[in-house]
Amino acid sequence: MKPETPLNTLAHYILQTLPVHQLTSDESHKKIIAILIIAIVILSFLLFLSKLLSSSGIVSKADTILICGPQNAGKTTLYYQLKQDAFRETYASMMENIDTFLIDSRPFRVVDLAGHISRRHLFSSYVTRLKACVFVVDGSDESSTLSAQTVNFLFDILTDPQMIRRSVPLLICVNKTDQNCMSVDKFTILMENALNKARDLRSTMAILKAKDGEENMRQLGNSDGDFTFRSSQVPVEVCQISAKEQSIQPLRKFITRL
Ligand SMILES: Nc1nc2c(ncn2[C@@H]2O[C@H](COP(=O)(O)OP(=O)(O)OP(=O)(O)O)[C@@H](O)[C@H]2O)c(=O)[nH]1
Ligand SMILES: [Mg+2]
Repeated sequence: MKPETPLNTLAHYILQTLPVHQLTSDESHKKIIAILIIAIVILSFLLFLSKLLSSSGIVSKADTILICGPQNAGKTTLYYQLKQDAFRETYASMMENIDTFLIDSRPFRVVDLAGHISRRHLFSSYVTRLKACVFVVDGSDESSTLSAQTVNFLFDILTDPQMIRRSVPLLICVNKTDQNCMSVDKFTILMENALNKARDLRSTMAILKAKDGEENMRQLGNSDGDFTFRSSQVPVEVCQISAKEQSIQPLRKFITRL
C-alpha cells in the first residue's frame, strides 16, 4: 500500500481528470506526466508571485520613477514608450500601471499614476521611496496645464517634505510637441506665475482660517521673493517631448543621470 501524500493525491486527481490515459497506457509514464503537470503549475504560480511582488515593490530593489500629472497629458503613452519602446493606444487610466524594467540597461520600477483627481492622493504612498518624479502636462492644452487642479498638484509636489528632504529630482515634461505645443520658456513663465498666485491664495486662506495656520502652511520657495523653478528646493528641470512620436530623448537623458 502506497503512503497517501498530498503529491500522490494530486497526481491521482490529475490522472483521473485529465485525458492522460489516452497518451500512454504505461503506469509509470502516466505518473511522470502527472508530476510534470504539477511542476509546471507550481513553477507558473511561483513566477506569477515573484512578478507580483517585484512590481508591487515589496521585494524590488530597483529605484522608483513616478510619472504623474493631469488627465490626458500622455503619461501612459510615455510609460509604454519607456517599457516597450513603441506607441500604444491608451484609454483614461483608472489604476496605476506599475512594472520593473530596464531603461538604459538599469532596472527601474516605473509607476504611472492615473491623472484623475481621485487617484492623486496615491502620490504620498510612493514619495517615500522615489528616485525621481516626472510630471507630464499637455503642452497643446493651456487650459488643462494651467488649471487650478494641475497648478495645485504641482505646488503640492514642490512643497512635499519628502521631496525636499531627499532632494528628489523633478522633470516636468511639456508633452505633445507634434501638435501646437507651448515652448519650455512660455510654460515656465506661465507656470511660475500661476504657482506664485496659488502661494498668495494659500497664504491668505491660511491666515483667514486659523490663528496658527500660517505656521502649518507648506512654504513654496523663499517667502521674501517670487518663486522660480531655479530657486526651488526640489531640483526642477523642464523639457519638451512627444510621447506619441517617440521623441523622449530629454527624459532618457534625465534618467541616465539618476
Ligand atoms: N499628439 C499627441 N498625442 C499624444 C501624445 N502623447 C499622448 N497623446 C495622446 O493623448 C491621449 C491621452 O494619452 P494618455 O497617455 O492616455 O494620457 P494619461 O496622461 O495617461 O491620461 P490619464 O490616464 O487619464 O491620466 C491619447 O489619445 C494619446 O494617444 C503626444 O505626444 N502627441
Ligand atoms: Mg493614463
